[in-house]
Amino acid sequence: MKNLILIFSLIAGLSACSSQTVPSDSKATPETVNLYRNLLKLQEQGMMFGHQDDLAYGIGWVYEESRSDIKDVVGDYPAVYGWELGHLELGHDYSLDSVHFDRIQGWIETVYERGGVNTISWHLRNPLTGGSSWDTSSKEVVKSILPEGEKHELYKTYLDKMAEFLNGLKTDDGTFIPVIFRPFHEHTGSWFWWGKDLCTVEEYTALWRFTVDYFQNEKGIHHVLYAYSTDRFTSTKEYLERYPGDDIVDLLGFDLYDRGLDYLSTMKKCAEILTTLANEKGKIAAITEAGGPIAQNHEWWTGVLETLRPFGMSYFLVWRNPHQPAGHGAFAPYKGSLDSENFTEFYNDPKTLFQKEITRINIYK
Ligand code: BMA
Repeated sequence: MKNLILIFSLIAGLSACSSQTVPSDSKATPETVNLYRNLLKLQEQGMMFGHQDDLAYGIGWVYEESRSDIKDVVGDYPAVYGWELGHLELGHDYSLDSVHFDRIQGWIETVYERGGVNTISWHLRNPLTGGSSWDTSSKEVVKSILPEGEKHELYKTYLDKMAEFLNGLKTDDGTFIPVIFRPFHEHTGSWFWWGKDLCTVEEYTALWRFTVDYFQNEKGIHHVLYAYSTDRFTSTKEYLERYPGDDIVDLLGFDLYDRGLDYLSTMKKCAEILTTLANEKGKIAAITEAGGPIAQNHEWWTGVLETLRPFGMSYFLVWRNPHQPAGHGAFAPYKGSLDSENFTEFYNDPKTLFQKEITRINIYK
């Protein structure tokens, strides 16, 4: 159990939070406004730990009630939970990672009731070719789904399905559950059909603006914070090249996977640029996806912790622990994993925040 004094100081800090800061959506629900304000304040005090699909499956298990690989290791859940909605747009019952959407809705509610944070990613299919998100065979895809484009109506059906899912995120008393939505991510790379070599700056930003406008003004969705998240970058200019605007973005993030020796130095540089920018703009800052060779490097977690310690970062989310043997390796610890001890050190450090701390703080109030 972590230090109670830390928790009290976090609560005191949050109640002193400025009432002036508001999310980009002027019609955001009260719980969404509170989430935004509290995350802004909280990032000055600690960094939440996040894990993709944490409650759905882990190494050696699928759909076990209340189970989490993180809980198996440290006795506590993450504070942030990532969920993937790829294939929702096709009307399927389950995602490209074989997770049922109705279950995801249930977990999002469970997390909300615990006072945790939910974030949604979307590896949506390529609407022009019918291929996957990774189908980069055409440079016309983004253009084709903008207004006037040949696949615009099809894209709207994708958004309709997403809107239905988002509107289904409600508690029993009808309160909408706020989520952080992170569309068209890693666009500074060119491995998705919305990547930088596959569309112009104007097309990319128009896609963002159309999407947010459609959700807010056609579908009346006001319980979403929007996250802009690049891959690695080297300057503010590069980071902002395709930024769709302060008026529709609430969180500035980046994804960074460990691809070798420069990992921590790259993370430091990106974190420096990102947190400076987020501070100037009054936005939330986060590392929205990460992962590394934790099976080989048993000091990976404390390396990340010391690198990020100086920065006001809201959260650090690691990607999934795939249950299918064909997937990539685990990005989070699991029962018996060799990095467990190092992760426990990461967990015990006052800088990191997990579910127990977040529950006491109540970020939705
Ligand atoms: C990728 C991998 C894939 C997965 C996709 C969407 O990074 O984990 O296996 O399908 O994310 O979650």
